[in-house]
Amino acid sequence: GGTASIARFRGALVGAVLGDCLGGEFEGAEEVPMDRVLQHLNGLEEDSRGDCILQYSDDTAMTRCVVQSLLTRGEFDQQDMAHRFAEEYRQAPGRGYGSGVVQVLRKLSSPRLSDVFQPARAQFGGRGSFGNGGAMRSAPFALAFRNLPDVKRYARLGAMLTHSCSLGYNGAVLQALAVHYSLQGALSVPQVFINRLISEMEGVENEDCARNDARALNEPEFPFCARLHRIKDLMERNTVSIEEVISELGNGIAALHSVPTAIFCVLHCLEPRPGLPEQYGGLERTVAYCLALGGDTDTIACMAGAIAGAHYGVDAIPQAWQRCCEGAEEAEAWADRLHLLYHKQPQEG
Ligand code: F2R
Ligand code: MG
Ligand code: MG
Repeated sequence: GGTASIARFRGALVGAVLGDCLGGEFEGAEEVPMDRVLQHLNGLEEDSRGDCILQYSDDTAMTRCVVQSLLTRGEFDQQDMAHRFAEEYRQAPGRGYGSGVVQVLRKLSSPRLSDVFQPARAQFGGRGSFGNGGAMRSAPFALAFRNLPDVKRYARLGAMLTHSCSLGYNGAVLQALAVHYSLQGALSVPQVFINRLISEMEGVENEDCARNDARALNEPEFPFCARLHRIKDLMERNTVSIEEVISELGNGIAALHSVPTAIFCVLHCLEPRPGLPEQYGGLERTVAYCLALGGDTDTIACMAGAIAGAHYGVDAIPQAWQRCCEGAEEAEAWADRLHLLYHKQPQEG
């Protein structure tokens, strides 16, 4: 479809749900041979007429809260979003949430709480979480807001409801930017795509609090920009092994060790790659590649699925995969409503 078409919106949201559901099988695994990944994915084709259902985890549970809040309120409403996170956790606490964030979610349900950002600020001795829980749910900000300053502002605030460390919320901003540019077709020229992300993140990370957080965690200044430069280096290489991707970019639960990784997976799988089935399209390659990294597979595949889905569109997602994933059908319907909200806004600049 064309720029910001409905197929791209559906692809982004369904791609995110699919990545979460399909990646859940391998979350936390240290080594995942590609054979095992392909066996898992091929099994879906065989089971798709049966009642195979892969359940979604916290990634999708929280993404659904973001979508419902943005659609119901028609704007970013921090109280409403915080309330939805807390209520979702109260009703289904077993979706595999991070061990720290559950304390925030419990505090957010208190009727006495006046500042909804306060529980996140109290995490980890006041340093805040650098986990990828803000980034895993940030795709809807790129689908609800048309203009770049809004995408950045609200992805950041939406993440800060649980993640007050800049290495957490800036990961959410980067993920939302990647979906934003992908929706606009920027992945057709991969160098343009990565350069735009670097140039935006240079502004985003140019803040005293980001410098202080990076220093406290022994990371270089502008940590996300540094990783995006590593992606550029990897893109210039003819061959890159899974081990090199993990050692250069990471596959862990920190936003810094997973958001750039998800972006790399999308870029790397724009072309056919050895070890991946020839009949696979780009979105299938991306999901399979994310799973073969091991580590935080549900979240890396969820984030890469959103970026890739926004590029290829929903028609690139196999029906058999969609049928097996809890919440995929609903995601498509919500994408249509986000598409309307997005196009109601005048384009600035
Ligand atoms: N939690 C998981 N997977 C682990 C086990 C789930 C499994 N299904 C099971 O139940 O056995 N996955 C989900 O969590 C990730 C998102 O986490 P989020 O929302 O960022 O949580 P949290 O608790 O804020 O941070 C995650 C961990 O990172 C470390 N950490 C973060 N900030 C820290 C800091 N400032 N100092 C030290 N450590 C910090 C902690 O270990 C946190 O617990 C996604 O993968 C999602 O799928
Ligand atoms: Mg999860
Ligand atoms: Mg995860």
